[in-house]
Amino acid sequence: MNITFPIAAFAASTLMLAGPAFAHATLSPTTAANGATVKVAIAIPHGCDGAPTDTVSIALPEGFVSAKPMVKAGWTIEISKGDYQKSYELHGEPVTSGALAVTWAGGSVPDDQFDEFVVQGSLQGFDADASLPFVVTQKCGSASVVWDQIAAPGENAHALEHPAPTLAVTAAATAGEHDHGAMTMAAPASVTVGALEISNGFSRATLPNAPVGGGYVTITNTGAEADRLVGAASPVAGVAQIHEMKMEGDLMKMNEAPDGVEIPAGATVALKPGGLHIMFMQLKQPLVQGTRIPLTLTFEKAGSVEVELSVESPAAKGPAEDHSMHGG
Ligand SMILES: [Cu+2]
Repeated sequence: MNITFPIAAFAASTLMLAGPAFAHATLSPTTAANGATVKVAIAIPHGCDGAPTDTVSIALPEGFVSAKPMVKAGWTIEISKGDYQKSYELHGEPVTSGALAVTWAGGSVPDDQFDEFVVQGSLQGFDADASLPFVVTQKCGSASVVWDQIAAPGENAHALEHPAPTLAVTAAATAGEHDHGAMTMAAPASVTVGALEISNGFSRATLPNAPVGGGYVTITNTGAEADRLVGAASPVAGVAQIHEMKMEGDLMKMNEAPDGVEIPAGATVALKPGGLHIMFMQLKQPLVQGTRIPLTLTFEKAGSVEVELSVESPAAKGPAEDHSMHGG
């Protein structure tokens, strides 16, 4: 099975690394408070390799409620509407659906000029400070630039090639003290089935309304016989597949691994971002950083085993370190 849609998100972070440093797509204002109605202006700083920009799409993050794009002379606007992940209360009325994405098309922004695309919305439901990515896709004829990279905690977004413009949301002041307990959760313990040891289980937080997510584990075969990972399942996804990445010409493509993944005797095989992975499709809920999700892995010889994946930042390369195991 050949997946064409999710590769766009992977490609943006893995393939579009060439080329000179550009000014990035930016957003203003840079901060706003929970509960505020905010007019977000996204600036497109340049075309695509010299070609003028003719289409700009913005995916609106969860919690940016009752959004409306600003009319723009010379451009047509298409609003994609749907259900929010949560229900919000606005002016005493429940709000459960609205604009999820906006596309401006038909205009032209030459490469040596910039323009702004404005959408207004109400910030709702933030009881902790949050960084809201507005993923922007900019098209110039057949070329395109996707601004979808998200900085990991402590990482500088300006160091990324195509960072998503982000709005820092400050939580409403709440009575009592903040609870940071959930932020220091230990990494899942390793699990043994037969001669196999499965460790380092993690996933990455998904953007609101993302249809897919990835799962990663490290499998060590301590036995004298090879085994094979042949199946995966999780209640968070309608379908979970074992995927491999392959170059086809200049394009990195991912496909379902037809024979699963061999775990040779005495070997360690790591499923990791950019390589072999478990693909969660038909996600039933967003994967939220700081939570855990169950994953059942099925091996040809060792049978089935359930492991836990810790959900890390969207850019995580591994599970958070388990600080509870140190010192003492
Ligand atoms: Cu995949």
